[in-house]
Amino acid sequence: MRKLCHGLTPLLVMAMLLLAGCSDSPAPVSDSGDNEKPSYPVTWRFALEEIEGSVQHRYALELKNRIESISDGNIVIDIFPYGSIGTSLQLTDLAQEGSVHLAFASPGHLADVIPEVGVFTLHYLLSDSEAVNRDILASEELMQLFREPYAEQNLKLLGFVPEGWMVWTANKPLKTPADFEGLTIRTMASDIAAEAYKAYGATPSPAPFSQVYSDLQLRRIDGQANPVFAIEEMGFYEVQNTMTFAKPAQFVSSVVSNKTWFDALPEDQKRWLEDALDEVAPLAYEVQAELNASRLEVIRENSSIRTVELTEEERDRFRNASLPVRQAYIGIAGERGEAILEQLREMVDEAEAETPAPGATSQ
Ligand code: 6CS
Repeated sequence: MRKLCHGLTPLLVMAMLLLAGCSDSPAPVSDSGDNEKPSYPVTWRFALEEIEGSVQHRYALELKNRIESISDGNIVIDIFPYGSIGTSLQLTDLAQEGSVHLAFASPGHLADVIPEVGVFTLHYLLSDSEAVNRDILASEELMQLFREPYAEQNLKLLGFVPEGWMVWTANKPLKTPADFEGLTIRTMASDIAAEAYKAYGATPSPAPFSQVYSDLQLRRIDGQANPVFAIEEMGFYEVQNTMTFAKPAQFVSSVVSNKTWFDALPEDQKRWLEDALDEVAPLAYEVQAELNASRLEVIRENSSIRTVELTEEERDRFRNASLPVRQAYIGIAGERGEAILEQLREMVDEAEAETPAPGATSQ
């Protein structure tokens, strides 16, 4: 597994960003202010919560290529993979204060700052159908629900990116909620991410992504949850003996920018960014499907890890045990969170009613 740095102070991060060759001002608002004529090329910094080769990295490379082409080379994107700057929460901090222009911000961590977004950590809320989830995540209706909560944190929500089903790893199969009892499970940083596993009787241990491998290796924790591609590239399968496929939730991330910076962008730069985001959005679905499938093969080739797929009956037990967590979410995210949860449920129900079940033939 690659060495990752975390726990860096914002000042050190700023110095690193400047040393990394970002010769433009670290305060993004002044990069291309309202009345100034920008001096091209302009460099935008894009910070990732994942390492090179990941879903986020592939997405960032696509965005970079597209915007560089759409803008005729006027915009250049500098990508900072995980480990080069800081933890997820530190990246959010840097995006909020403007040291990075673009960043990935995953709800499991981000809910610490924007509680409403914790809705994506709830188990068995989105559909079992990836097509339904795909339509919902790409919809303007969903974006509309979250614009304000992000904006209040000086973040501009640019899109949601699905990264695949969460898969549980541990040193035993996790086939019933009772199997979680007594286990210490690593969760992402927010309180709501921890609640999901408390509901199964586990002890949550919130930690940054970079700490998970060593915590598993040193047996400070017993298990964790992540999509297959991440389990492979972070090496978690090397220190766990079972992967349980329960499809509790999709790992959903969001792409954000500093809002003050975005609002001050010249119109043509805004359009280039929006066009590039539109072009990249459908690719993210293909990339995550391809990476999650191919990395499972890599894991199987390189280990004797056991894979366990839960039956619908077994999944139902987890679904039932997870339902009280929705109340905990409302307690944390308040009235606006409750409205978001309700609307998301309606969106899933409506979309499922319109989508034929797999194998169904149209009459
Ligand atoms: O578990 C985590 O913390 C991380 N997992 C993924 C797949 N992406 C970023 C996130 O920080």
